[in-house]
Amino acid sequence: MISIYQSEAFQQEVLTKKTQNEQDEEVFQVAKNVIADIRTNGDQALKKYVKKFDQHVPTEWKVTDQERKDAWNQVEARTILALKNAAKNIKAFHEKQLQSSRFMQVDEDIVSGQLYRAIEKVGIYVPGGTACYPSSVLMNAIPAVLAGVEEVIMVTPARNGENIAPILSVAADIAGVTTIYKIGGIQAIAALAYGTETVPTVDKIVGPGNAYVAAAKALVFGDVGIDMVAGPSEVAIIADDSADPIHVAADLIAQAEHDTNARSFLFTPSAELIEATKKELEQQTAVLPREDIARVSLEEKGGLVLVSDLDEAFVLSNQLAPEHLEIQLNNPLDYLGKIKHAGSVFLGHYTPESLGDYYAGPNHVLPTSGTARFSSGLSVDDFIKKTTFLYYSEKALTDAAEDIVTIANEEYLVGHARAVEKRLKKN
Ligand code: HSO
Ligand code: ZN
Repeated sequence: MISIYQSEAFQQEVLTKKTQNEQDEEVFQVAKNVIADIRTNGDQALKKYVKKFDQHVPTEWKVTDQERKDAWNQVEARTILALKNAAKNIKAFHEKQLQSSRFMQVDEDIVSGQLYRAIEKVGIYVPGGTACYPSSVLMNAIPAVLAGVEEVIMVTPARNGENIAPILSVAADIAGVTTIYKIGGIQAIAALAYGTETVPTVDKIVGPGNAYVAAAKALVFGDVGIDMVAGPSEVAIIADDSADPIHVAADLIAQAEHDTNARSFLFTPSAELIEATKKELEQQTAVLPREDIARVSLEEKGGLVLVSDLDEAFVLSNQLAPEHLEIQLNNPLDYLGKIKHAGSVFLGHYTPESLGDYYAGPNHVLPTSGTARFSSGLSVDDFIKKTTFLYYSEKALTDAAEDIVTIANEEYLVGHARAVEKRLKKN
């Protein structure tokens, strides 16, 4: 069953290990070849790889307006309502992230500032296999649309070779996706990055995918932007005796059912909570449809960690820099100051991660594998570029001239110095 650690053992056995997916050379080689072929041969190569990897080539790559309309009749009304409600919350949360261009210095002689401009075209990758998540369509597309991206192009593989999952199409409509193409895998990333006769080029690609998609994204980075190369998902729960072991176990399992590599940890000073959670994990895992996945994840990657006090729990959690952090303590807001590194935080006894995964507003695309030490979850900012601007009057340039010329000469860039000097009044 799940491992139980003392904090030193957890530090040595878990925290010191690198978790980012080993960059598999073979996967990279396959991705490299496919990308190079599509880059030179466009649609013809795209077709070849769709046939090879998905077996069947759809008659049309683009999802037609009629198909998008028909999808609405294939999804339960209750599901549509839930997606719309979630979209409303996600939109409201992300709307507050919008900022306007700003002037940073304004006087008669100097004006400077930043222009905020949306990326023009964004590609959203949506897996089509078992991890076919309408929630990810909302989480990726809504901030892009809010930022003002003109074209939000979604790619997802056709399930039976011909149609994409109707629920993804409906989520795309709700989120404001412009166009959908029925392609997936490395070939979809290559097509979006370099364009083909039918698939347009985009400026940035976001969205989750398997190891091949991740490798393809890493390879096209530089020619286009990407959001991140995501590793396995993780949750850390900090709890004391005020927490209900039933809830703690349920949340650890919710993470574990994602993937055999997902990591779920509990940090607590309560030995009783560890015992009770362990029992609950057994019982709840046994009746889970994805029991096999969750069991492997919990047994091989998870852990229940006994700490000496809550302060130590926060130290370990900050070292882990988990994607999700749950604070199952009374007065949870009091602990915000102790959090240094985490992707997204869920406070209190009634705020399970599922709320954030689907519904409440914050994004579920978050930094994994300790990358919360230096990066943030997806937001409107990921679709905005900031262009600085500057104006100097003749007087302001004259005042600054000597400093600039001095530095330019130090760099042996006389042309730079002259570009200033030529403008100065000779007197
Ligand atoms: N927990 C995942 C997001 C997700 N959960 C989608 C359910 N569906 C991201 O870490
Ligand atoms: Zn989840």
